[in-house]
Amino acid sequence: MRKKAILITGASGEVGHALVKQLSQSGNHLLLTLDLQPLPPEIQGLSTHVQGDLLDTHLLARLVSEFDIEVIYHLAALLSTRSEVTPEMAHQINVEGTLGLLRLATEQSQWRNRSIQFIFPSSIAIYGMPDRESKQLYQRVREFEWNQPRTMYGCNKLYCEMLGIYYSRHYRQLAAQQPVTIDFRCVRFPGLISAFTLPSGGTSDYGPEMIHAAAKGEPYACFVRPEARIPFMAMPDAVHALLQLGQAPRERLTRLVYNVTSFSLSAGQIRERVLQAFPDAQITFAPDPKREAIIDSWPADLDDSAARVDWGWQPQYDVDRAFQEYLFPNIQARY
Ligand code: AKB
Repeated sequence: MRKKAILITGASGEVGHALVKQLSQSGNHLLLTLDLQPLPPEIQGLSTHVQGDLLDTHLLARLVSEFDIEVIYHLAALLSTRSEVTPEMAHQINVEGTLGLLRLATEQSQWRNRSIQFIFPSSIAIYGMPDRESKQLYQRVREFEWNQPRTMYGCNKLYCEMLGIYYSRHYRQLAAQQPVTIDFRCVRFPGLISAFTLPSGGTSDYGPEMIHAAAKGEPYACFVRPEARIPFMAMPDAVHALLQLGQAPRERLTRLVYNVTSFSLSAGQIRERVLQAFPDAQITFAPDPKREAIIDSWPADLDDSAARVDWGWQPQYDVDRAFQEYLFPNIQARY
């Protein structure tokens, strides 16, 4: 019998990189990766890689017929800063790409006559605080609050959360046809920081960029002011959240979309921590009004108590452990 497959889209990106490494250790499934780019050298050979476009419907049809896909991690997306530069292209990749994949999951589910799990990482970008005062006042935002994104990326993510819910709960049910069984589950991530990769095209990028630049001995001009604050999480916790949510018994889930987070730091506080490990680091602040406005529209922190109660979410890396045990040693060893 054919091995069941896990499909990871956007596998060459930061989360994909960490997720492929982690999932390749278990060997229960065939790992199938899809990305426009080749995989980075460190994860080449860990999966069956298809280099191609998520928007290519023929390619998706081929994947459905060739592989017995049981789980989809849909990571491919154009991030927030890049999406502001090319908003319509962002809409295509982020929304139409997700729709095509939900269609693929539906076809797989009907063809194989069983449920397909669809894990979707959403983002803090789906929130939109109206001004700096509100951001000060409402510190830890719950899932249903301030769902008024300011960026194309935030709009795309919020809509795709709804599409996922629609496909898993309502698709074709009004017409009394065979209900599809897509088991859609979603986490909203804060800014992510990896010790091994650098992000590109995001707005929370100043956090990881500051740390990696210091380790390389390069000067860094941070594009938000020192007081600008959002929550962050170490990359191993992001992978842990995706896997733990996927394994949670469905009956324990009181919602399909969950906040997850670890620590909240201002840009100035990140600089202070970086200086502890790299006292000679040259970190200055040169705010870019457009990118800073995006950060100002995101909440200072996320309330992830629903994830903690429903599926036992707990970050393994608090702020001290993230910097002292994960980021600094691994980044120092890298450069
Ligand atoms: C971005 O900055 O666009 C992403 C995100 C917070 O989703 N890192």
